[in-house]
Amino acid sequence: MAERRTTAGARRRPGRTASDERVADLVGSPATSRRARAMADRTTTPTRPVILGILNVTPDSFSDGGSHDDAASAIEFGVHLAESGADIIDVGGESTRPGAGRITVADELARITPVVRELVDRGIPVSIDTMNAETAEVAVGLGAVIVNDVSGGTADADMARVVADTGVLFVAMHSRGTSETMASLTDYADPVYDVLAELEHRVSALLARGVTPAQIIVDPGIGFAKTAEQNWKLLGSLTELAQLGHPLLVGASRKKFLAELLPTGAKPRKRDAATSIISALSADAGVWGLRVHDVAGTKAALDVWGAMRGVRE
Ligand code: PMM
Repeated sequence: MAERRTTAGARRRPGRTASDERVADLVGSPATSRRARAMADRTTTPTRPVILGILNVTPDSFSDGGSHDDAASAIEFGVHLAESGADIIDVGGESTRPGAGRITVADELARITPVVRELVDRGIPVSIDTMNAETAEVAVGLGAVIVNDVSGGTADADMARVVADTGVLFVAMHSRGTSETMASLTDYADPVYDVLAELEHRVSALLARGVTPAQIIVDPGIGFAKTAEQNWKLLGSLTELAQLGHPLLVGASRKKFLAELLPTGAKPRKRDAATSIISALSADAGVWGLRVHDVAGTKAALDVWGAMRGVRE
């Protein structure tokens, strides 16, 4: 049998799928830094971004709140996302939509624990979307491979310790203030420069607490303390954001600023085509990952992008 190679040119282990390889790449630090280097060097052939399927186990998230707020339906939906092509399922128990209040860690744990446990048991890679160190630690103990923190580690002083101690991958997302205050914190001299500088500051703080560079993925935080215009500017500047030298995650899926472009102020589920276009263009800019609701649509968009760019998986 011909030797199989990943898009990055590495030898693939027998019996492993492309998706297995992408997740293994995630966890293996040399490969993670290779991806980061590939993004910084735009002459390198891009690889297909990882798809993070969104699974909000919440009654009130802006686009899918209440759809899967009991464990059984959340697990079923997580499995469906994985079967639709998600490489990782991003499980969140606390809504971060603008204006949302905080919930207790106990409530968050009650929502996410059975879901994370069952998805991991079924061999599905899981990311935990949380601002709480305790929730992150429990989820990683259950087998989550990524901690995705919309506060970038600022909401809980213990988060950096958990990330450093466990060695888990960490998404440091850019935001300002809290869900309740961020809408009024959109004053930027230059959104791209300022987000870059603030993310760099965040990364330095994490490194100072013992987190290693290879653990860190950065995210510009589309819709978090940004106007629609600033979101577009950031999405149009992904190659600049990759200059930080860390893999880049983009989460634009179904967000409100998309509705402003669409004819009838489209409801969240009607924003999927716009999201898929962003996914394909983000792939072209070399991003590492896309956090989306409509996994099948994003997979189709990436398949088209891959066919046009000669990236087969
Ligand atoms: N957006 C939301 C929640 N978590 N995590 C990352 N890393 N990036 C994002 O843009 C992001 C996130 C809010 O969207 P949702 O309510 O649809 O989950």
